[in-house]
Amino acid sequence: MPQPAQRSANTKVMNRFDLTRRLVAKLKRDEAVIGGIGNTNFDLWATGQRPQNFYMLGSMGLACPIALGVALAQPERRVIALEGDGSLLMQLGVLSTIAMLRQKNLGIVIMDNGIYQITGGQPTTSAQTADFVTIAKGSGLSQSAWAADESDFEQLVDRMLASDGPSLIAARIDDKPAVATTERDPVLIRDRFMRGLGVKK
Ligand SMILES: Cc1ncc(C[n+]2csc(CCOP(=O)(O)OP(=O)(O)O)c2C)c(N)n1
Repeated sequence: MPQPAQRSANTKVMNRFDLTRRLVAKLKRDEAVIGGIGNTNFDLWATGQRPQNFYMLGSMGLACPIALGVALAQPERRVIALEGDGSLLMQLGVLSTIAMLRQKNLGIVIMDNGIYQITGGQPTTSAQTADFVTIAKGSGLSQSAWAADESDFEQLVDRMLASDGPSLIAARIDDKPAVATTERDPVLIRDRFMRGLGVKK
């Protein structure tokens, strides 16, 4: 029988929209936030649209790689990737790439509900065996931590925004659906983001 992941011992099950709202409330300037496929994207949208938010559609697993690209292109800008557990599990190699590059301006937030929620709630391995903080640390991301509860999450976000990264926060979340859905117009989303980053007039 697989053993439950270590992290389940002391971490509270929180809510994605609530945590996203707490994170967005802490953004001070022009930080870019990249929402992952589906729910991380939808709840980011629901917290209030910003031109520096990228509401990615369809590209499962690519929130962190896209965030890395933005962070490399604009090293003065702080960039945060919001990603789901199933998506990160598909693209684990990106963690060691980010660690190897020592990407100072990049932070990652993993919303771990232990399921592929948007496609019907099939279990992911993080429900049983995979521990994202252990995986991240093993990939070289030493500044990685589980958020024990909401106030711990806020402190970890403060640290992510104030100090050099790369860093990773993992949060256990419930299976509540996202509170809104993104408009599905990729050209509009891309153009608005490019303007938000100052690379398109
Ligand atoms: C390459 C690829 N495989 C499968 C899908 C279908 N798909 C879209 S979202 C999703 C689940 C995402 O799970 P997770 O990242 O854990 O987010 P959650 O839905 O739990 O919020 C799947 C399987 C896809 N879009 N692309």
